[in-house]
Amino acid sequence: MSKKSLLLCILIALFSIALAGCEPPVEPPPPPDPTPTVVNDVLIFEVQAEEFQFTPNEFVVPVNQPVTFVMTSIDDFHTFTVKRDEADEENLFNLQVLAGFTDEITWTFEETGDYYLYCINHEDEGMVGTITVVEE
Ligand SMILES: [Cu+2]
Repeated sequence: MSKKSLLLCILIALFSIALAGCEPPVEPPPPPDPTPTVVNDVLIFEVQAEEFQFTPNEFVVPVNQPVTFVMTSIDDFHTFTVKRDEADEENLFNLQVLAGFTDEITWTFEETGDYYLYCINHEDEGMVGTITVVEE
């Protein structure tokens, strides 16, 4: 190999390394702020769903206060489903969000205590959480 072609090889190698370094990093969006915002007396919680967890997965809400959960699914069909108790058969509500979409539900909890949050599709993978309803 001549000196020239060796130099060319080195340059090509360096160039490819430089190019690789320039690719934008593939990063998930930052997790939502766990602190709710308040709009027209409604508490708004942003939630991110990604296999297999809600972020955040613990919420504290005042009783008899309308709250809106705005959920974005990063990677799959996830649900934000709430029961009064884990053992209950019936859901209080069930928000379903396809991958890449955002949807929301507004609910007023009328009883204090811990409510069971889960994703219907991924409960078995541990995609669960708690909504704690407290006296104001
Ligand atoms: Cu899920």
